[in-house]
Amino acid sequence: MTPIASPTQDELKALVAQAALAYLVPGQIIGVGTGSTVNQFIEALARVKDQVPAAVSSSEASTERLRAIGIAVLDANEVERLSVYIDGADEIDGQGCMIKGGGAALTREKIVAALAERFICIADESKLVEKLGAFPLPVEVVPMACEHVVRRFQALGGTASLRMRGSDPLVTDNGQHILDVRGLSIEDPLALESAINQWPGVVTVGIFAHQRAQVCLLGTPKGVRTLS
Ligand code: ABF
Repeated sequence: MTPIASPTQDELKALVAQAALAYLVPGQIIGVGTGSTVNQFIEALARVKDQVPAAVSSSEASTERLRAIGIAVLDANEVERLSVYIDGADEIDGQGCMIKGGGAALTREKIVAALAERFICIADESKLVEKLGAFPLPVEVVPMACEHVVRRFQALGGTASLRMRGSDPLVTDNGQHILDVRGLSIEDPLALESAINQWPGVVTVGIFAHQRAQVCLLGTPKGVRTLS
């Protein structure tokens, strides 16, 4: 009897990407996130694109992929509400709070998520955690404020490092930089998100507690586990 191989992480991502199609409201504009799991969702969308009149995208990368399958991409200013926002996460806890921003798209992700009735998070099971914070917290910062924000994280026990792309600091779609913060103890995601949002120079903190997921589709070897 040959043992059945466990699904790969990519196969788990494809599983939840396909499952997310069930949350589309035919004829409604959707919000689309960023990352490799979302890339699999965009591939799945191609098979039902006649149900999707347009999308609002959270990154240039996702915009390119959506246009490549023939889905029109609208600016966020052209819509008032979205029925659903589909996006991945770097970590998600049992309350739907997430750490996001590993893909450097956290600002536009949070903007588009705020337009949606429901945030559907799609992730492989490795992203589910008891407590947020093992993944370094991404924070989008105005370049001139980087050192000031680094010092404020030091005061909280965090070690912030500037995200590089090659030998230069990474520049986001919005022209800002990203700090990745290690060593934080995130006891209260909502309170910490609110506090860091107040710091001058911070554009977006990668804690999604105000814009948490209402539904999480988790890819596991036993199939899709739905947390809501
Ligand atoms: C994106 O999803 C980012 O916020 C997050 O970093 C990423 C997770 O990427 P992946 O699906 O490739 O694991 O929304």
